[in-house]
Order: sequence, then structure tokens, then C-alpha cells
Amino acid sequence: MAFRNIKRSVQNTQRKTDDQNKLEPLRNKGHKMNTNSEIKNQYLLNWVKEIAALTKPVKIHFCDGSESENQMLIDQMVASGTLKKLNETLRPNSYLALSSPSDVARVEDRTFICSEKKSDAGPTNNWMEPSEMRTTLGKLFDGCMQGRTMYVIPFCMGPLGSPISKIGIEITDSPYVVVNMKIMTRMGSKTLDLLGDSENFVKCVHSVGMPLSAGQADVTWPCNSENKYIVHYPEEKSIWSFGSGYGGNALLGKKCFALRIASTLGRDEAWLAEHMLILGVESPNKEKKYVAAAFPSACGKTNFAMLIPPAGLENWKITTVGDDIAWIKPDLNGQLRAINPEAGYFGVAPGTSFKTNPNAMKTIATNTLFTNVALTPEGDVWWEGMTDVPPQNLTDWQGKSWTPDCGRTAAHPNARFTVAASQCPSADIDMENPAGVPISAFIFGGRRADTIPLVFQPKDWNTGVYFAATVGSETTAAATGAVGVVRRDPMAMLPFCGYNIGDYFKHWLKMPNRTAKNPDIFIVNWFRKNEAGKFMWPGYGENMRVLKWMFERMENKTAGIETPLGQMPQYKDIDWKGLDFTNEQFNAVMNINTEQWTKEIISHKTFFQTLDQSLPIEFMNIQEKNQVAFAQLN
Ligand code: O2Y
Ligand code: MN
Repeated sequence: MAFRNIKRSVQNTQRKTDDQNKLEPLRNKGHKMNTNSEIKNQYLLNWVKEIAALTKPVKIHFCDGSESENQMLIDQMVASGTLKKLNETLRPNSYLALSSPSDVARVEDRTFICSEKKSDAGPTNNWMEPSEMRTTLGKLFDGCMQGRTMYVIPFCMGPLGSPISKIGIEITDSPYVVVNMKIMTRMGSKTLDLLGDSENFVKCVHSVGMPLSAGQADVTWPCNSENKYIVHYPEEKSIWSFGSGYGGNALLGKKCFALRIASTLGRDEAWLAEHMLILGVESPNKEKKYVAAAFPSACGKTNFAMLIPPAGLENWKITTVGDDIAWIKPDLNGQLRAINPEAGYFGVAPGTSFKTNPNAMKTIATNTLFTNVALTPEGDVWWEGMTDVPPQNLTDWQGKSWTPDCGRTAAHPNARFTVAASQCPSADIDMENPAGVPISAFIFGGRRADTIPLVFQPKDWNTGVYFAATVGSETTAAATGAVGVVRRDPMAMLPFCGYNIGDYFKHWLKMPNRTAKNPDIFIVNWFRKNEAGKFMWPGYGENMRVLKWMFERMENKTAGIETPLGQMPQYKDIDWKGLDFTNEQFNAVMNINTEQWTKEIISHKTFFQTLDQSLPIEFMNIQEKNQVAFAQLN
């Protein structure tokens, strides 16, 4: 398939011949390629040649990102059984993929940061000496694409032409990855044009790790159940992923580039790559502010990003810039501005419904790629939580017949939808603005049954960063085997910070030197429970009431009261129009239990002790001050 921007001049014919000559060695080795006469970036061509020589695909396809290319790959995957076309009336232009049961999620224990120095990866990352890892990967990648097509995907993270955006090239042997990358990034010829002759791109190499010998039949979800490696080389800005075709392991623009590699770029270039949603809040008199919010998984991040204000506050409006990742940079005036580096949503399907997230349901009504959800007899999708009453029979995510009493879930708990962000009804008008949106506040939250109140605003930047760094969630049996143990997840970045977490905290503490005014910091907890184990706060759209209080705090219009944790709203400071929530209920969800907080602050120290010496001294000072303060209150 030719690049769209082929110019048919005599001059270019000459150049085409030159380029073809440069690629002749690949042809001699038996590689078939689509025409790539427009790829003049010699550095890119050489790198592609080098990877092809190592991985030995039968064919090389340079992706142009066109609709026709996308359809060709989809048709091919439908024919091979990797994708199933859904009912065109019920779910137009949508498809379902079912993965191998051994390849259903990110593999944190197989994820490595191979910095030159172990201390640069820090205490929270797996590390291997880079040359040792290169030897290991060299063996695994040798011939790993035999019998397969190698796709070369130029992609841009962030709006094309934004000063905050960055370019990557992913080489993969998975057509499923190509069609996902088309949704999740700005992919194809336009990005390649933007790259020009530059060597400035992140090199991403991915293989499902299942070569095909001559005549060997393929499977619908190729992967390698024995060997999986997700490897980052921060110094050379490259990513190598082997053995998985799933999500964050394989769509290398997402967690690998936009968080792990980008966090190291942010450290070096004085900006922030964060695991944050970005949303706009518009007041009834059309004042608008943007906030960025970090929550660990299973805290309703996509729901919050697409929140619909509840009855009583319907004259407020929430708009969505991003649901997962934010790149945030000071502009020339020192204002922090954020872009969503992604162009699509790779959202968790289970739990998503017209009750919990109507905007997400509308977003995925058409043109959506589903992975590991269940299939209805009519050819539509279903997952746990989508409807109150489950269908009577389904085909589950493993392709088995399913009934409500069969004892298995119909969809995998990590089942996903991949869909263009532009389809979201709450998409923000400045979602594609290359300048980004100005950030007025950061919100950090975890999932805690007790201790952490609904909302508080730490008294200053350093204290806010401290609380953001100590945010945690109680573990579930599914995650760890242990129930109710608090797993700290600093800024929701624990699996995604590409360098030493202590240096990352210092980077955050230094931000005030780079900005004219710091955004406000708020800590929230939507998940406090009463003694009967019931959630005390209604959550979802009702979180708008907390956002409204924050909005007014940002404008210095609302008072809070001074507490040992910082500013907190009183009952009268929250707008309760349309919700029956008593002063007593509010006190229960806001209460600071000094006994619990004494334990909490001591456990911060225990957590800090698991990190190494690069922990900022400011944190130890804040911890000590808080410990003394709460001891006095007891
Ligand atoms: O399991 C995966 O590969 C996906 S993980 C993911 C996907 C979208 C947004 N966030 C996440 C995450 O783990 O934070
Ligand atoms: Mn995420």
C-alpha cells in the first residue's frame, strides 16, 4: 500500500529509485514491502532495516493511517478469526477480539526500566543491566516475526504540531495493534511528514513472540505464554515489548511511551507526564477551569472524566480532555498547560453502563473495538454491570457458552473498549488545541474505606505533593490475595514512573520554581464506608458537588475551615440542591478520626522507609510535623 502523499513528479521518481536501492538488501533477504518511496528519513529506514534483519518478517508494511488501510487490516483479521464483526444495526462498524486467557492485562512483574544505573530506576521498578537485557532480548527477537508481516507505525502523542507533542515509531507484527494505534494515536503519513528527516522519535519494537514456520497455521490471538518482556531504555528512549498482544503491553504509545519514557523526558525537560485525566468545569456564568486528576485503577477515572452534573447542578457543565494521561508543561508565562497525548480511550468495559457513565456508553455506540467482552446472540456486546438483568445466554470472553448461573463472569474483568475520543459527547472544545488547556488544580484520590475524608485541600504545595505521594488504595483479594491492606500508589504512578520515585517527588517539589502560580492541590476519597460496609458518599455525578466547592476555592470565593489536614468544606459550603444528604451524613464522610490518622501518618513513614535515600527531606519533615500534631490531638 502506497503512502497517501506520493507525488508523481519526475524528480520524485528519481528519489523513489534511490530509496528502493537503499532498501534492496531487505528484498534480497526475501522481504516484500509496500511502496515506501515517500519515506526519506534515512535514519528511520536504516532502523527499520536493522529490526527486519533481526526479526525476519516475510513482509514489511509502512502504515499510512488511511481508512482503506484500516479496513484492509480489519477484513484480514475478520477472515482469520481474530476479529468478529458485531451486528451492524446494533453496534455499527464495531468489532470484538478475544485474547488468549494467558494474555489479559499489563504484566508489571515482566516490566523493566533498563537505565544505565540501577539507582536511576529506583526502588519501585524492576531493573536489569542494559547490556544483559539486550542479550536476552536479542535472542528472543531473533526470527520472532518469521511468517508474519512487520508493520511500521508512525504515531504522534498529542495534537499534531503541538509544542508539547512527541513522535514515536512502533514496529509490530500484530495487525490488532495497528488498528488500535490508529484509534489511540495520531497515526500515519501526517505524523511521518511532521517527523521529516529528524532522528527525534521514540523507537518502539513489539512482537507477539510467536513466529510461524512454513505452513504453520496461525492462532486467533498469537502471544508467548512463556516469555513476556516489557522493556524501557530511558537513555536511548526506546521500548522493546515481547510476548503479549494486549493493551498496555503492546500499544506502546500508552503506558510505555506516554508515561514511563515521557516521565524521564519530563524530568530532563522540566515538565510533567502524569497518569491523570483532564476535565473542564464550566460554571453557570460560563467561567471555565480545567483540572487534572490522578486515581489508581478501579477508582472510576473514566466516569469522573465524563461526569454528568446531577439534578440541582444541571447548569454546570463538565467537558472531557482526557481520561488517562496528561502531559503538562509551563508556557512562556509560567502557566501550566496540559494536553492529552492520546486520541482515544482504552477503557474498562465492566461496570460501564447508562447509569454509571452515559457519556462512555454513547461514545462506544459505534466504531468501537471491544476486547474480551461477552457476545449476545444478536451479535452485540455485554459485560457485568452493563444492565441490571443479565441476558439469559451469551458467548463469554473465552468463546464458551454462558448463562447467568454458570459461575463465571461473561466478560473478563479487564475487558476493554478502544474508541476515538472525538466520539465522546462531553469532548472538550479545546481537546485538540496544540497549546493545551490551562490547569487550575490537581486532584489526587485513592480508594479508602476509612481515614481519608471526602475532600481536603492541603495547606501548601509541598504538603499537597506529600499527600499525593502517600495516596493509596485498599487491596482486593483479586489483586493481591490480601484484603484491606493499603497499597500506596504515589500520584497513581507506581507502575508508570520511568525513573527513581524519590527523584520524581523532587521533580514535583521543584515545579513552583517553574510556574507563575501553582495549581491548587486537593485530595479526595469517594469510597469511604460505614460500619455496615456501605459506601457513605453517592459518588458518580454527585462528585460534581465537590468539584463545585473546589472551583469556588480556586476563585477564593468560598471559605473552608482550617483543620489539621488543611482546608475542608463545612456542610454549608457544599451545594446540596437536588440531593438529600444530611449534616450528619456529611460529618460522617468528612470526619478526621485522630486515632486512624495517627496510624496513617506512621504508616507513611513505613512506606518512605521502603524507598531509598533519594526521598526528599521535605517529606520526612512533613511526616514528623504531622506525627507530632496528631499525637497532640489524641
Ligand atoms: O491491562 C491493560 O493492558 C490496560 S491498563 C490501562 C488501560 C487504560 C487506562 N489505564 C490503564 C491502567 O492500568 O492504568
Ligand atoms: Mn491508566
